[in-house]
Amino acid sequence: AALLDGLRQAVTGHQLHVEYQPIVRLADGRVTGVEALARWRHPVRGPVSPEVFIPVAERTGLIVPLGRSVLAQACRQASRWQRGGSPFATHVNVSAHQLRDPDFVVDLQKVLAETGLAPAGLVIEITETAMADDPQLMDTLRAIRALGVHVGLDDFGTGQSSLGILASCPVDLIKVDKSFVDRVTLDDRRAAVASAILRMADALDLHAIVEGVESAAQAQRLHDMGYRQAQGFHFARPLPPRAVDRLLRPR
Ligand code: G
Ligand code: G
Ligand code: MN
Ligand code: NA
Repeated sequence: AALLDGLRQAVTGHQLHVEYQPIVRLADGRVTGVEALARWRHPVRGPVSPEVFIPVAERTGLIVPLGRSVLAQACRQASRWQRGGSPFATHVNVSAHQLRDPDFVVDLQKVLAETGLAPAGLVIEITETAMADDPQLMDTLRAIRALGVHVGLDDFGTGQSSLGILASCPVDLIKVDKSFVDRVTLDDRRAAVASAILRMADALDLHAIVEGVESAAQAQRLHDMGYRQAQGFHFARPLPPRAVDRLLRPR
């Protein structure tokens, strides 16, 4: 309850901030985008992990104003990066609870208008489990894509019905879960699955981004398989905007 009160105050008092984890091109390590990740520093407890406060926010409905705040901050920042020139995608995590908010699409449209962010520079990430066969959510995703915003399926491969969902879900890309990356250099059968996921994504005309890459050997193996984009501590951790600016500056 104390945590919830603190979170409520943080959301209304604009104390939540956002860090950005680079997404890179495997061929040359160039930063092609970022994933926005919510951060909260509790005045007494210090930093609280989103793995703790996001579930609390979801249970209590606070995720709606919290998500709106993250989306607005990320779009504002993304429009600055977009003005820098080359194509750049900013990914924002959105939970099913937020997507069920009837105002979500209108809010999204407003945020795009207010920040001047080109819709194609935004990717809404939703989790696979959240999608499980909900026709209303599918309609919301279609409305999001009609704005020109892209949709990505997060944590791909961990849900209950990944393959069925891929065939019917209106998405543009998948984020291949870290669990497929972890043993990719150690376990041939795991590697075969990672490779099959890429082939399937290609056949369905979906981009695939591998997540949780922690070593050069993993990056090399995934690149050899044909993966083009990746994210993970091997390349960069979630960073404040200024640190991303430094990575984007031409050398
Ligand atoms: O940032 P970190 O890697 O610790 O994130 C932990 C989890 O919290 C991840 O599953 C991530 O998707 C989720 N998360 C982080 N920021 C947000 C956010 O703004 N909205 C939602 N819905 N989930 C988030
Ligand atoms: O569920 P989602 O994919 O949105 O979660 C992103 C989370 O994964 C963030 O909390 C981020 O900090 C974490 N993350 C990103 N790259 C790595 C990595 O290479 N290793 C580990 N262990 N976690 C990572
Ligand atoms: Mn994500
Ligand atoms: Na993910």
